[in-house]
Amino acid sequence: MKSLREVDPKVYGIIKKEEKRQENNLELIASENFTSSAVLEAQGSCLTNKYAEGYSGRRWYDGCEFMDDIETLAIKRAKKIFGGEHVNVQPHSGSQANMAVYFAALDVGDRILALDLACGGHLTHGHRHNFSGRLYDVACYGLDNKTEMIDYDEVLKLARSHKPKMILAGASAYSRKIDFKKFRKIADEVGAYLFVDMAHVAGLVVAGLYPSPVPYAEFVTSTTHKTLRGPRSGFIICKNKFAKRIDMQVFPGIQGGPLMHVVAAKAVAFKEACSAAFKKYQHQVVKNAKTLADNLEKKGLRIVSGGTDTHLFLVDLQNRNISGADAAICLDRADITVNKNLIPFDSTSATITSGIRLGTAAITTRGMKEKEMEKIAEFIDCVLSSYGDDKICNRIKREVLKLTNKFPLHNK
Ligand code: DSN
Repeated sequence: MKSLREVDPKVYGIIKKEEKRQENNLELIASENFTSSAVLEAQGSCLTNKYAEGYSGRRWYDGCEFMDDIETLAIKRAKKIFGGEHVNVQPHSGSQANMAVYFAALDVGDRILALDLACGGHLTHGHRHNFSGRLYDVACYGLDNKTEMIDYDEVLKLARSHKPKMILAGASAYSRKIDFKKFRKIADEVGAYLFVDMAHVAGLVVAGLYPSPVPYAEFVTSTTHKTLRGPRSGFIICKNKFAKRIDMQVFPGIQGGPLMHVVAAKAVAFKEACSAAFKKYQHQVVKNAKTLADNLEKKGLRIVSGGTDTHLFLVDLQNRNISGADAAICLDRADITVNKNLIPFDSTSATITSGIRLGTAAITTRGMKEKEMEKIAEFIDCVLSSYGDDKICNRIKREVLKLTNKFPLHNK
């Protein structure tokens, strides 16, 4: 068989460039990580050739005996690490997992109550341009303006007045622990379903560093590629009484044939997540996030909510007179990759923003620890304080390269 390089040198060349970018840059985007070679191998396997619409033992096409094996294994492993009564591992992404939950539990026009995107929520939790905001009547809760944390009394008040059919918990840019037990109580009081999207924190949940939503929510969804460090994909955990509805919504409701090579890669990631090394890694991720946040604070940068309990946090740049968009661009020039992010009560737009979001899952996979976090805080502070100074930016870029060279990325 001919190699990719021989068949398509253009695509090969682009992939190689991206490989080098990942190798040389400091990856601080909170939703990204580096999978193991085993996950990549499963994802690049011949399983991509097979159609397997349906579920184990109930497929539309023949020749699915090994697809049944792989899907059953993935489900068994997901249940082992997260618990839960029923698991569907077919969603291609977090967005599709969320869509399946909405379709299984709600009718078009039903009301949901979710964290405002501007306060750290997610696009699929009711943004007006997303299917969730277009199909459902969305009410939002925000954050307390002093603590910048969820105010559960306020959520209860809003739940009582809006009477949603579903309450959503989970976020894309919220650095604090969420009290799922309290959310359950609120949902029970108003007779709503509780749906938790744990995409960002799934790896921390496995390690026992973040409360598990599984005992409390009717529906839990997650992606598999953030702290969980698997392939880019999603899955759903639900109570048994919703199993049939969830499965029907994933297939044939939303998707056709599952991506069985990705299901296999999810199975591998779930196995890796069972190891002691994975737990140790998650502990280091959280330690690194705290250390990075503390060191940036020492440099005079304000950390939203005063810190973090997780792998991520937001930096408020208002006292530096630089927008999140400009900060992300100048950091990228120094090979430090972050994303601009709205901070709570931001007065700018989502394309400008007053903050950046930083996460430590990817750099911790490379083996970086507290000492490196101190250095990275220095790099960030230096680039932000000398905004527009190419000389300093290039110096930091060289420093970044020295650091990333010390922690090679061999797809561990
Ligand atoms: N885009 C992801 C994130 O950055 O949080 C969520 O889908």
